[in-house]
Amino acid sequence: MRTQVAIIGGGPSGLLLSQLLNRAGIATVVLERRDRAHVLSRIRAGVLEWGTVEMLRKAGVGARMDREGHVHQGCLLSSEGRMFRIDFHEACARQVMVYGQTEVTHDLYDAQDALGATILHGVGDVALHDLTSDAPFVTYTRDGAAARLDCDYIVGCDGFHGISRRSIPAEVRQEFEKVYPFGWLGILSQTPPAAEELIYAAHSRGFALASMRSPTLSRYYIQVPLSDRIEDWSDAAFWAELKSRLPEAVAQGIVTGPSIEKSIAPLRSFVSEPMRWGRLFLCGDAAHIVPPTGAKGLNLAVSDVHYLYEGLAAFYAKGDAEGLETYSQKALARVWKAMRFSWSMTTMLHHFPDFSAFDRRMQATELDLLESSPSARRVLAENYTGLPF
Ligand code: RFL
Ligand code: PHB
Repeated sequence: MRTQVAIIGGGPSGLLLSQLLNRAGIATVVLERRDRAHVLSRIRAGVLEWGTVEMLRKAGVGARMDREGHVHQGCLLSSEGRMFRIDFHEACARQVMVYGQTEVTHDLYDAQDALGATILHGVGDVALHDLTSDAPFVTYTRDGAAARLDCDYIVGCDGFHGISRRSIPAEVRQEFEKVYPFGWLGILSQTPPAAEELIYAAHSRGFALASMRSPTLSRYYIQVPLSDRIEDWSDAAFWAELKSRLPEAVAQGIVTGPSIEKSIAPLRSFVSEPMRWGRLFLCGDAAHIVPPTGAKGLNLAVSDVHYLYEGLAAFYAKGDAEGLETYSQKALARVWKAMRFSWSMTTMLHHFPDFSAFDRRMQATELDLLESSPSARRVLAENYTGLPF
Protein backbone atom coordinates (compact mmCIF):
# COMPACT_ATOMS: atom_id res chain seq x y z
CA MET A 1 0.00 0.00 0.00
CA ARG A 2 1.12 3.57 -0.64
CA THR A 3 -0.02 6.93 0.74
CA GLN A 4 1.33 10.45 1.09
CA VAL A 5 1.29 10.78 4.89
CA ALA A 6 1.31 7.72 7.18
CA ILE A 7 -0.08 8.55 10.62
CA ILE A 8 0.71 6.28 13.58
CA GLY A 9 -2.03 6.49 16.26
CA GLY A 10 -5.72 7.31 15.95
CA GLY A 11 -6.14 9.47 19.06
CA PRO A 12 -7.15 13.12 18.77
CA SER A 13 -3.89 14.32 17.19
CA GLY A 14 -3.75 11.58 14.53
CA LEU A 15 -7.41 11.95 13.61
CA LEU A 16 -7.34 15.75 13.48
CA LEU A 17 -4.22 15.80 11.28
CA SER A 18 -5.73 13.18 8.98
CA GLN A 19 -8.98 15.16 8.74
CA LEU A 20 -7.22 18.43 7.85
CA LEU A 21 -4.95 16.75 5.29
CA ASN A 22 -7.81 14.83 3.64
CA ARG A 23 -9.78 18.05 3.29
CA ALA A 24 -6.76 19.60 1.55
CA GLY A 25 -6.63 16.67 -0.89
CA ILE A 26 -3.60 15.00 0.75
CA ALA A 27 -3.88 11.22 1.18
CA THR A 28 -3.35 9.64 4.62
CA VAL A 29 -3.51 6.23 6.26
CA VAL A 30 -3.99 6.09 10.04
CA LEU A 31 -2.64 2.99 11.83
CA GLU A 32 -4.21 2.51 15.29
CA ARG A 33 -3.31 -0.28 17.70
CA ARG A 34 -6.66 -0.52 19.55
CA ASP A 35 -10.23 -0.89 18.29
CA ARG A 36 -12.48 2.12 17.88
CA ALA A 37 -14.64 1.31 20.92
CA HIS A 38 -11.54 1.28 23.11
CA VAL A 39 -10.29 4.64 21.80
CA LEU A 40 -13.76 6.10 22.41
CA SER A 41 -14.01 4.73 25.95
CA ARG A 42 -11.08 6.81 27.25
CA ILE A 43 -12.26 9.65 29.49
CA ARG A 44 -9.62 12.36 29.39
CA ALA A 45 -9.50 16.08 28.69
CA GLY A 46 -12.43 18.41 29.23
CA VAL A 47 -11.27 21.98 28.52
CA LEU A 48 -10.59 23.33 25.01
CA GLU A 49 -8.63 26.52 24.42
CA TRP A 50 -10.18 28.90 21.91
CA GLY A 51 -7.47 28.11 19.35
CA THR A 52 -8.49 24.44 19.63
CA VAL A 53 -12.15 25.38 19.13
CA GLU A 54 -11.20 27.27 15.96
CA MET A 55 -9.07 24.41 14.66
CA LEU A 56 -11.94 21.94 15.12
CA ARG A 57 -14.26 24.28 13.23
CA LYS A 58 -11.68 24.66 10.45
CA ALA A 59 -11.47 20.85 10.21
CA GLY A 60 -15.26 20.73 9.75
CA VAL A 61 -15.91 19.02 13.08
CA GLY A 62 -17.16 21.95 15.18
CA ALA A 63 -20.93 21.71 14.74
CA ARG A 64 -21.79 19.45 17.69
CA MET A 65 -19.20 21.19 19.90
CA ASP A 66 -20.83 24.54 19.12
CA ARG A 67 -24.28 23.08 19.96
CA GLU A 68 -23.44 21.01 23.02
CA GLY A 69 -20.23 22.51 24.44
CA HIS A 70 -20.28 25.11 27.21
CA VAL A 71 -18.36 28.37 26.99
CA HIS A 72 -16.65 29.31 30.28
CA GLN A 73 -15.46 32.84 30.92
CA GLY A 74 -13.71 32.12 34.19
CA CYS A 75 -12.72 29.55 36.79
CA LEU A 76 -12.54 29.43 40.58
CA LEU A 77 -9.50 28.92 42.77
CA SER A 78 -9.84 27.93 46.42
CA SER A 79 -7.42 27.47 49.26
CA GLU A 80 -8.36 26.15 52.70
CA GLY A 81 -11.94 27.40 52.47
CA ARG A 82 -11.26 30.74 50.75
CA MET A 83 -12.39 31.04 47.13
CA PHE A 84 -11.97 33.63 44.38
CA ARG A 85 -12.65 33.82 40.68
CA ILE A 86 -10.36 34.42 37.72
CA ASP A 87 -12.47 36.22 35.14
CA PHE A 88 -10.88 35.31 31.79
CA HIS A 89 -12.94 37.87 29.93
CA GLU A 90 -11.99 40.71 32.23
CA ALA A 91 -8.33 39.59 32.39
CA CYS A 92 -7.64 38.96 28.69
CA ALA A 93 -10.92 39.02 26.73
CA ARG A 94 -10.78 35.28 26.04
CA GLN A 95 -12.69 32.15 27.01
CA VAL A 96 -12.55 28.33 26.88
CA MET A 97 -14.98 25.63 25.77
CA VAL A 98 -15.93 22.75 28.08
CA TYR A 99 -16.39 19.77 25.71
CA GLY A 100 -14.95 16.31 26.38
CA GLN A 101 -12.06 14.74 24.48
CA THR A 102 -14.25 11.65 24.05
CA GLU A 103 -16.77 13.78 22.12
CA VAL A 104 -14.03 15.45 20.05
CA THR A 105 -12.70 12.01 19.09
CA HIS A 106 -16.22 10.82 18.25
CA ASP A 107 -16.81 13.84 15.98
CA LEU A 108 -13.44 13.26 14.26
CA TYR A 109 -14.25 9.58 13.57
CA ASP A 110 -17.65 10.55 12.13
CA ALA A 111 -16.06 13.20 9.89
CA GLN A 112 -13.31 10.81 8.74
CA ASP A 113 -15.95 8.17 7.90
CA ALA A 114 -17.87 10.77 5.88
CA LEU A 115 -14.69 11.57 3.88
CA GLY A 116 -13.98 7.87 3.35
CA ALA A 117 -10.61 8.16 5.13
CA THR A 118 -8.50 5.04 5.76
CA ILE A 119 -8.18 4.25 9.48
CA LEU A 120 -6.86 0.76 10.18
CA HIS A 121 -7.59 -0.48 13.70
CA GLY A 122 -6.00 -3.41 15.48
CA VAL A 123 -2.55 -3.02 13.90
CA GLY A 124 0.42 -4.55 15.74
CA ASP A 125 4.22 -4.58 15.56
CA VAL A 126 4.39 -1.15 13.93
CA ALA A 127 7.99 -0.34 12.90
CA LEU A 128 9.31 2.72 11.05
CA HIS A 129 12.02 2.39 8.40
CA ASP A 130 14.43 4.52 6.34
CA LEU A 131 13.38 7.73 8.08
CA THR A 132 16.31 9.75 6.75
CA SER A 133 15.87 8.56 3.15
CA ASP A 134 13.35 10.05 0.73
CA ALA A 135 11.38 6.78 0.69
CA PRO A 136 10.39 5.98 4.29
CA PHE A 137 7.98 3.10 5.02
CA VAL A 138 6.08 1.48 7.86
CA THR A 139 5.72 -2.25 8.51
CA TYR A 140 2.97 -3.72 10.71
CA THR A 141 0.81 -6.77 11.22
CA ARG A 142 -2.96 -6.93 10.97
CA ASP A 143 -5.24 -9.98 11.23
CA GLY A 144 -2.13 -12.13 11.48
CA ALA A 145 -0.64 -10.89 8.17
CA ALA A 146 2.46 -8.74 7.68
CA ALA A 147 1.96 -5.51 5.69
CA ARG A 148 3.96 -2.55 4.39
CA LEU A 149 2.93 1.06 3.90
CA ASP A 150 5.12 3.30 1.71
CA CYS A 151 4.78 7.06 2.06
CA ASP A 152 6.38 10.51 1.74
CA TYR A 153 6.19 11.35 5.45
CA ILE A 154 5.42 9.55 8.73
CA VAL A 155 3.74 11.32 11.64
CA GLY A 156 3.99 9.79 15.12
CA CYS A 157 0.72 10.54 16.93
CA ASP A 158 0.96 7.40 19.07
CA GLY A 159 0.99 8.95 22.53
CA PHE A 160 3.52 8.69 25.35
CA HIS A 161 3.85 4.87 25.16
CA GLY A 162 4.04 4.71 21.36
CA ILE A 163 6.97 3.57 19.23
CA SER A 164 7.51 6.67 17.07
CA ARG A 165 9.55 8.72 19.52
CA ARG A 166 11.82 5.74 20.17
CA SER A 167 12.46 5.40 16.43
CA ILE A 168 14.61 8.55 16.68
CA PRO A 169 18.16 7.41 17.57
CA ALA A 170 18.90 7.80 21.29
CA GLU A 171 21.99 9.91 20.58
CA VAL A 172 19.84 12.46 18.71
CA ARG A 173 17.05 12.63 21.29
CA GLN A 174 17.20 14.81 24.36
CA GLU A 175 14.61 14.12 27.04
CA PHE A 176 13.53 16.38 29.89
CA GLU A 177 11.39 14.92 32.64
CA LYS A 178 9.88 15.70 36.01
CA VAL A 179 7.83 13.06 37.80
CA TYR A 180 5.54 14.34 40.56
CA PRO A 181 5.18 12.34 43.79
CA PHE A 182 1.39 11.87 43.44
CA GLY A 183 -1.39 11.03 40.99
CA TRP A 184 -4.97 12.10 40.28
CA LEU A 185 -7.89 9.85 41.10
CA GLY A 186 -10.74 10.87 38.80
CA ILE A 187 -14.40 9.93 38.66
CA LEU A 188 -17.20 10.67 36.26
CA SER A 189 -20.71 10.77 37.69
CA GLN A 190 -24.18 11.42 36.35
CA THR A 191 -24.79 14.32 38.78
CA PRO A 192 -25.07 18.10 38.37
CA PRO A 193 -21.66 19.87 38.71
CA ALA A 194 -20.64 21.55 41.99
CA ALA A 195 -20.60 25.03 40.42
CA GLU A 196 -21.12 26.72 37.05
CA GLU A 197 -17.34 26.93 36.51
CA LEU A 198 -14.39 24.67 37.35
CA ILE A 199 -13.01 24.84 40.90
CA TYR A 200 -9.26 24.22 41.40
CA ALA A 201 -8.82 23.63 45.14
CA ALA A 202 -5.54 23.69 47.11
CA HIS A 203 -5.81 22.01 50.52
CA SER A 204 -3.46 20.61 53.15
CA ARG A 205 -5.05 17.17 52.54
CA GLY A 206 -4.20 17.49 48.83
CA PHE A 207 -5.47 19.11 45.63
CA ALA A 208 -9.03 18.66 44.32
CA LEU A 209 -10.69 19.66 41.05
CA ALA A 210 -14.42 19.98 40.44
CA SER A 211 -14.98 19.84 36.68
CA MET A 212 -17.81 18.85 34.40
CA ARG A 213 -18.89 17.67 30.98
CA SER A 214 -22.48 18.99 30.97
CA PRO A 215 -25.17 20.26 33.38
CA THR A 216 -25.89 16.62 34.31
CA LEU A 217 -22.40 15.07 34.12
CA SER A 218 -19.64 15.87 36.59
CA ARG A 219 -15.93 15.09 36.54
CA TYR A 220 -14.04 15.26 39.85
CA TYR A 221 -10.40 14.62 40.71
CA ILE A 222 -8.46 14.34 43.96
CA GLN A 223 -4.71 14.14 44.46
CA VAL A 224 -3.71 10.71 45.85
CA PRO A 225 -0.39 9.06 46.76
CA LEU A 226 1.09 7.00 43.90
CA SER A 227 0.82 3.91 46.10
CA ASP A 228 -3.01 4.10 46.18
CA ARG A 229 -4.97 1.65 44.04
CA ILE A 230 -8.46 2.05 42.58
CA GLU A 231 -9.75 -0.79 44.79
CA ASP A 232 -8.77 1.30 47.85
CA TRP A 233 -11.31 3.96 46.93
CA SER A 234 -15.03 3.22 47.33
CA ASP A 235 -17.37 5.87 45.89
CA ALA A 236 -18.31 6.88 49.46
CA ALA A 237 -14.65 7.37 50.43
CA PHE A 238 -14.07 9.45 47.28
CA TRP A 239 -17.01 11.78 47.94
CA ALA A 240 -16.03 12.27 51.59
CA GLU A 241 -12.43 13.10 50.66
CA LEU A 242 -13.49 15.45 47.85
CA LYS A 243 -15.85 17.38 50.15
CA SER A 244 -13.16 17.72 52.84
CA ARG A 245 -10.93 19.59 50.32
CA LEU A 246 -13.53 21.99 48.89
CA PRO A 247 -14.84 25.16 50.61
CA GLU A 248 -17.65 24.29 53.09
CA ALA A 249 -20.39 26.05 51.09
CA VAL A 250 -19.43 24.16 47.89
CA ALA A 251 -19.07 20.82 49.71
CA GLN A 252 -22.56 21.14 51.17
CA GLY A 253 -24.09 21.56 47.73
CA ILE A 254 -22.32 18.57 46.11
CA VAL A 255 -24.74 16.01 44.70
CA THR A 256 -23.22 12.54 45.00
CA GLY A 257 -24.03 9.44 42.95
CA PRO A 258 -22.43 6.25 41.67
CA SER A 259 -19.21 6.68 39.67
CA ILE A 260 -19.48 5.74 35.99
CA GLU A 261 -15.72 5.70 35.58
CA LYS A 262 -12.87 5.73 38.08
CA SER A 263 -9.15 5.80 37.32
CA ILE A 264 -5.79 6.95 38.67
CA ALA A 265 -3.32 8.85 36.46
CA PRO A 266 0.28 9.64 37.47
CA LEU A 267 1.49 13.21 36.90
CA ARG A 268 4.57 14.04 34.89
CA SER A 269 6.15 16.79 32.79
CA PHE A 270 8.10 15.41 29.82
CA VAL A 271 9.57 16.82 26.59
CA SER A 272 11.50 14.98 23.90
CA GLU A 273 13.55 17.07 21.45
CA PRO A 274 13.65 17.33 18.47
CA MET A 275 10.10 16.75 17.22
CA ARG A 276 11.37 15.92 13.74
CA TRP A 277 13.89 13.35 12.54
CA GLY A 278 14.30 13.07 8.76
CA ARG A 279 10.84 12.27 7.41
CA LEU A 280 9.34 11.51 10.83
CA PHE A 281 7.41 14.18 12.73
CA LEU A 282 6.03 13.79 16.29
CA CYS A 283 2.73 15.34 17.42
CA GLY A 284 1.00 15.47 20.81
CA ASP A 285 1.69 13.10 23.71
CA ALA A 286 4.22 11.18 21.56
CA ALA A 287 6.59 14.12 22.11
CA HIS A 288 5.46 15.67 25.38
CA ILE A 289 3.36 15.15 28.50
CA VAL A 290 2.06 17.78 30.90
CA PRO A 291 0.44 17.26 34.30
CA PRO A 292 -3.33 17.84 33.80
CA THR A 293 -3.54 20.82 36.20
CA GLY A 294 -3.35 23.41 33.39
CA ALA A 295 -5.65 21.44 31.00
CA LYS A 296 -2.99 21.71 28.30
CA GLY A 297 -2.34 18.15 26.95
CA LEU A 298 -4.99 17.92 24.25
CA ASN A 299 -4.60 21.59 23.41
CA LEU A 300 -0.86 21.19 22.82
CA ALA A 301 -1.55 18.21 20.57
CA VAL A 302 -3.83 20.50 18.52
CA SER A 303 -1.23 23.28 18.23
CA ASP A 304 1.38 20.73 17.05
CA VAL A 305 -1.12 19.53 14.44
CA HIS A 306 -1.67 23.14 13.36
CA TYR A 307 2.04 23.77 12.70
CA LEU A 308 2.53 20.44 10.94
CA TYR A 309 -0.61 20.76 8.84
CA GLU A 310 0.48 24.21 7.65
CA GLY A 311 3.91 22.80 6.76
CA LEU A 312 2.56 19.78 4.87
CA ALA A 313 -0.12 21.80 3.06
CA ALA A 314 2.46 24.36 1.84
CA PHE A 315 4.79 21.56 0.75
CA TYR A 316 2.15 19.68 -1.25
CA ALA A 317 0.56 22.83 -2.72
CA LYS A 318 3.69 24.80 -3.64
CA GLY A 319 6.72 22.62 -2.93
CA ASP A 320 7.55 25.03 -0.09
CA ALA A 321 9.36 23.02 2.63
CA GLU A 322 9.95 25.96 5.01
CA GLY A 323 7.10 25.01 7.39
CA LEU A 324 8.39 21.43 7.62
CA GLU A 325 11.95 22.63 8.23
CA THR A 326 10.87 24.87 11.12
CA TYR A 327 8.18 22.57 12.56
CA SER A 328 10.17 21.22 15.51
CA GLN A 329 11.42 24.64 16.54
CA LYS A 330 8.00 26.33 16.31
CA ALA A 331 6.13 23.54 18.07
CA LEU A 332 8.71 23.28 20.88
CA ALA A 333 8.63 27.03 21.58
CA ARG A 334 4.93 26.73 22.40
CA VAL A 335 5.33 23.36 24.16
CA TRP A 336 7.81 24.82 26.65
CA LYS A 337 5.47 27.69 27.55
CA ALA A 338 2.67 25.22 28.26
CA MET A 339 5.16 23.08 30.25
CA ARG A 340 5.96 26.09 32.41
CA PHE A 341 2.30 26.90 32.98
CA SER A 342 1.28 23.32 33.86
CA TRP A 343 4.26 22.92 36.18
CA SER A 344 3.54 26.24 37.95
CA MET A 345 -0.19 25.43 38.41
CA THR A 346 0.73 21.96 39.69
CA THR A 347 3.35 23.36 42.07
CA MET A 348 1.06 26.08 43.40
CA LEU A 349 -1.95 23.86 44.09
CA HIS A 350 -0.76 20.42 45.23
CA HIS A 351 0.38 19.09 48.59
CA PHE A 352 4.02 17.99 48.14
CA PRO A 353 5.08 15.55 50.90
CA ASP A 354 8.63 16.96 50.99
CA PHE A 355 7.75 20.68 50.98
CA SER A 356 9.10 22.77 53.87
CA ALA A 357 7.16 25.44 55.77
CA PHE A 358 8.88 27.96 53.48
CA ASP A 359 7.69 26.16 50.32
CA ARG A 360 4.12 26.11 51.66
CA ARG A 361 4.22 29.87 52.34
CA MET A 362 5.38 30.37 48.74
CA GLN A 363 2.34 28.40 47.52
CA ALA A 364 -0.02 30.49 49.68
CA THR A 365 1.66 33.70 48.52
CA GLU A 366 1.23 32.74 44.85
CA LEU A 367 -2.50 32.38 45.50
CA ASP A 368 -2.61 35.69 47.42
CA LEU A 369 -0.89 37.37 44.49
CA LEU A 370 -3.52 36.03 42.09
CA GLU A 371 -6.33 37.15 44.34
CA SER A 372 -4.96 40.68 44.75
CA SER A 373 -3.23 41.44 41.43
CA PRO A 374 -5.04 41.94 38.11
CA SER A 375 -1.66 41.55 36.33
CA ALA A 376 -1.09 38.13 37.90
CA ARG A 377 -4.64 37.08 36.96
CA ARG A 378 -4.02 38.24 33.42
CA VAL A 379 -0.92 36.05 33.05
CA LEU A 380 -2.85 33.04 34.34
CA ALA A 381 -5.86 33.77 32.12
CA GLU A 382 -3.73 34.21 28.97
CA ASN A 383 -2.03 30.89 29.55
CA TYR A 384 -5.16 29.00 30.58
CA THR A 385 -7.26 30.19 27.64
CA GLY A 386 -4.32 29.46 25.34
CA LEU A 387 -1.28 31.32 24.00
CA PRO A 388 -1.53 32.15 20.28
CA PHE A 389 -0.33 29.54 17.73
P1 RFL B 1 -3.32 9.74 22.70
O1 RFL B 1 -4.67 10.24 23.05
O2 RFL B 1 -2.55 9.01 23.75
O3 RFL B 1 -3.49 8.82 21.41
C1 RFL B 1 -2.43 8.00 20.94
C2 RFL B 1 -3.02 6.88 20.12
O4 RFL B 1 -1.96 6.08 19.58
C3 RFL B 1 -2.29 4.71 19.75
N1 RFL B 1 -1.02 3.95 19.79
C4 RFL B 1 -0.55 3.22 18.74
N2 RFL B 1 -1.06 3.00 17.53
C5 RFL B 1 -0.33 2.20 16.68
N3 RFL B 1 0.86 1.63 17.04
C6 RFL B 1 1.39 1.84 18.25
N4 RFL B 1 2.56 1.28 18.58
C7 RFL B 1 0.68 2.67 19.17
N5 RFL B 1 0.92 3.08 20.44
C8 RFL B 1 -0.12 3.84 20.79
C9 RFL B 1 -3.06 4.66 21.06
O5 RFL B 1 -3.89 3.50 21.15
C10 RFL B 1 -3.88 5.95 20.97
O6 RFL B 1 -5.13 5.76 20.37
O7 RFL B 1 -2.35 10.91 22.17
P2 RFL B 1 -2.70 12.26 21.36
O8 RFL B 1 -3.57 11.95 20.16
O9 RFL B 1 -1.42 12.95 21.17
O10 RFL B 1 -3.65 13.11 22.33
C11 RFL B 1 -3.16 13.63 23.55
C12 RFL B 1 -4.30 13.74 24.58
O11 RFL B 1 -5.00 12.52 24.64
C13 RFL B 1 -3.77 14.11 25.98
O12 RFL B 1 -2.79 15.11 25.89
C14 RFL B 1 -4.90 14.63 26.92
O13 RFL B 1 -5.84 13.63 27.18
C15 RFL B 1 -4.30 15.13 28.23
N6 RFL B 1 -5.31 15.57 29.20
C16 RFL B 1 -5.91 16.82 29.10
N7 RFL B 1 -5.60 17.64 28.08
C17 RFL B 1 -6.22 18.86 27.95
O14 RFL B 1 -5.91 19.59 27.00
N8 RFL B 1 -7.19 19.29 28.82
C18 RFL B 1 -7.57 18.52 29.89
O15 RFL B 1 -8.50 18.91 30.60
C19 RFL B 1 -6.90 17.24 30.07
N9 RFL B 1 -7.24 16.44 31.08
C20 RFL B 1 -5.70 14.73 30.25
C21 RFL B 1 -6.67 15.19 31.18
C22 RFL B 1 -5.16 13.44 30.39
C23 RFL B 1 -5.57 12.63 31.43
N10 RFL B 1 -4.98 11.32 31.47
C24 RFL B 1 -5.62 10.17 31.93
C25 RFL B 1 -3.70 11.07 30.86
C26 RFL B 1 -7.08 14.41 32.24
C27 RFL B 1 -6.52 13.12 32.38
C28 RFL B 1 -6.97 12.33 33.57
C1 PHB C 1 -11.38 17.52 33.11
O1 PHB C 1 -12.56 17.95 33.13
O2 PHB C 1 -11.14 16.32 32.86
C2 PHB C 1 -10.26 18.43 33.42
C3 PHB C 1 -10.51 19.80 33.48
C4 PHB C 1 -9.47 20.66 33.80
C5 PHB C 1 -8.21 20.16 34.04
C6 PHB C 1 -7.96 18.80 33.95
C7 PHB C 1 -8.99 17.92 33.64
O3 PHB C 1 -7.22 21.02 34.38
